[in-house]
Amino acid sequence: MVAIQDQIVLITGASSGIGSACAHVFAQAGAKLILAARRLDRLEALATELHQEFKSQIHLLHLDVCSQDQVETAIATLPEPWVAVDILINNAGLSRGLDKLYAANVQDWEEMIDTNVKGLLYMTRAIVPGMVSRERGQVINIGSIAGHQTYPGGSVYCATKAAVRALSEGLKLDLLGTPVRVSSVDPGMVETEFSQVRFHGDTVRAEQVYQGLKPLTSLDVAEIVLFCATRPSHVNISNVVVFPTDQASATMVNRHLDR
Ligand code: NDP
Ligand code: 8X3
Repeated sequence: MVAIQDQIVLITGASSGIGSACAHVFAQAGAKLILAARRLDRLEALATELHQEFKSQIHLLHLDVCSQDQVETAIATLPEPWVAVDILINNAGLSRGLDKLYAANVQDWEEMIDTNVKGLLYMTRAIVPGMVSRERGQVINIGSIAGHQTYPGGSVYCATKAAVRALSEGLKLDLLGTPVRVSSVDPGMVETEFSQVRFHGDTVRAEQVYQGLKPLTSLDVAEIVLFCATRPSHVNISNVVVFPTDQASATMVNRHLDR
């Protein structure tokens, strides 16, 4: 295991769920963190907590990854001690709706494509050139089982995650000959704010997604991300697909109705 101590790790979507859990595990391992999201109050609370618990050094970016201007400016104006990002965790993402393709809300599509695909591209384009010139770095994309299997009502979300899969693969090809690594971690069901966001704040419907089964936790996923980041430099974990034991595919889950 390679020490992560004092490496600079930039996590998008750190204000909730998997991104927040990544912030915890990397802080515990001694990394310096750049935490990005739109909800700055959440990031500030997390930074206070991590500083108290682990004495972490943290820089916050109040950032909408959908805005190329915001991304470019944020990265171009990083204070000097934070410029040399070692690890980029492209985690910011969301689903909106679970409607049939021919009936879905076009605005939901725009939001998913802008965030999950274009946001990830903007971040990658802004950060990776520095990694190449410093001859050091790793990009870890949070994909999904949805990038491997399409499920009813999920076609556009699944298409964005299939795009993430293709982009991870393509970036790996384009970085061949450099020491910069590309990994993707593709989970099945993880209980976060994901379903609340998908159902536009309908908490009851969101809870039903996980009813009667034991989903992954954010921490389960974050520990895998940390594992990918702590392999020796000649080892690149290209792709991890991880399910809860109660899930066998994007559509097959085992629900215990008495739970
Ligand atoms: P959460 O809703 O809990 O967290 C999503 C995070 O993304 C939030 O921190 C949110 O921050 C951030 N985010 C969303 N849009 C933007 C934006 N435009 N700019 C910056 N940050 C943004 O969900 P998860 O933790 O579950 O999701 C994290 C990733 O994991 C996503 O890419 C998701 O697709 C993926 N995933 C989730 C699974 C699940 O079952 N939960 C399974 C497989 C993959 P803020 O709103 O403050 O900007
Ligand atoms: C989130 C998991 O199965 O809802 O990517 O698509 S799923």
